[in-house]
Amino acid sequence: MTIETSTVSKPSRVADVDEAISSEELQLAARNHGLPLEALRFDITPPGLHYLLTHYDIPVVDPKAFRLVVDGLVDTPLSLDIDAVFDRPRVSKVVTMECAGNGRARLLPRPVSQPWLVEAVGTAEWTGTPLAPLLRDAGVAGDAVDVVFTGADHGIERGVEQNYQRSLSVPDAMRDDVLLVYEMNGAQLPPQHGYPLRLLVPGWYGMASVKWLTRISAVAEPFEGYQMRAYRVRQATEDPGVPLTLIEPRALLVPPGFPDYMSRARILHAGPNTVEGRAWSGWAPVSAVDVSIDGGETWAPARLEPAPHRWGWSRWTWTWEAHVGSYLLSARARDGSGRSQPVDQPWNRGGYANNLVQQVPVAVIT
Ligand SMILES: Nc1nc2c(c(=O)[nH]1)N[C@H]1C(S)=C(S)[C@@H](COP(=O)(O)O)O[C@H]1N2
Ligand SMILES: [Mo]
Repeated sequence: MTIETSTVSKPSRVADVDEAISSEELQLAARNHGLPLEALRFDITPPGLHYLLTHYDIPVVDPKAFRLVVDGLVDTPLSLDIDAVFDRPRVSKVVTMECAGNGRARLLPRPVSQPWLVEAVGTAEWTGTPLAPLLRDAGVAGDAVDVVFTGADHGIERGVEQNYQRSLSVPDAMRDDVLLVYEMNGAQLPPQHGYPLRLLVPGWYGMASVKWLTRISAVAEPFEGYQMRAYRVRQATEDPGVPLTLIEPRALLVPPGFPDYMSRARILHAGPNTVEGRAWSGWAPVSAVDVSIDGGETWAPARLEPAPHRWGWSRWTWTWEAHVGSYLLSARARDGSGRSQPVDQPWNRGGYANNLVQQVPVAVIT
């Protein structure tokens, strides 16, 4: 249903070159917080420090009334209460999730939406049950092409009233890694992360991992719901664009030293310092991380620790003999598929998949 009202912002907007962050963007940023970068020190992001992205309102789901419906092109439609989900085989996976819009606010001109800098990432240990056996129990019909996942949350986006919905192709939905999860870091899934049940698609940008999941429907036509059309890399609104899927490689630094309160500029005392951070990629395991202290003029290899889990980030370290002066620190990841991070800014209309290298100004003092 399309609604025409003055409070609805219709086409997505690109900010004027000198336009500051608006109060609407601030309102989104205050709800959808990022990972404080110092929390990159944790292997598993502690509760509350993982980034959050919620398009509409966080719904309150009554666990007693909750049902997960599996329907559409299936032999046996299912309706499971939460205990029936808990009774299924239980698995845990450590997964790094990143929002496809991470890096958006660094684009010039800036696409007006949730204004992420670089911090829309987190790594959790998720527990739940594999999706594929559930789809096999329901018996997905041979002519099904997509599986549509519907969340309980409801809103309106550019005039289109909707529940949050995303699809996967049948082969992607049948991958062993794809889970329905009900625990995060060993505790009940928090309301903001999808209580009582969410989809988890390891390696993919976060938009695929539907929170507050209530319905799984197999369909005969490629699903072209709002969120499937929105999450595409395109230069102009009318371009068909390329759908976002796997996470591009990225390395981030734990900002060294200590911050100035207002500017968050970093101050560091001279001497040997261990610079550390994390790196990840959905396409292939990270194969190398390089570090620069001169804004990307020269690079040195960091020591990359093997990732303890395929879908979780890797830690890297680099020893810096820091002398008094001003520096611009960067880290750049490469993965086994040959993908790396650009040093020049690529642009797209929605501000997606911008994995431009991070730059952290550091003043070294005595
Ligand atoms: N139902 C529902 N699922 C959703 C969203 C949403 O708004 N509603 N946001 C998506 C997006 S864009 C991202 S990046 C991830 C964020 O997951 P998190 O908030 O648990 O970090 O959830 C995805 N799943
Ligand atoms: Mo996202």
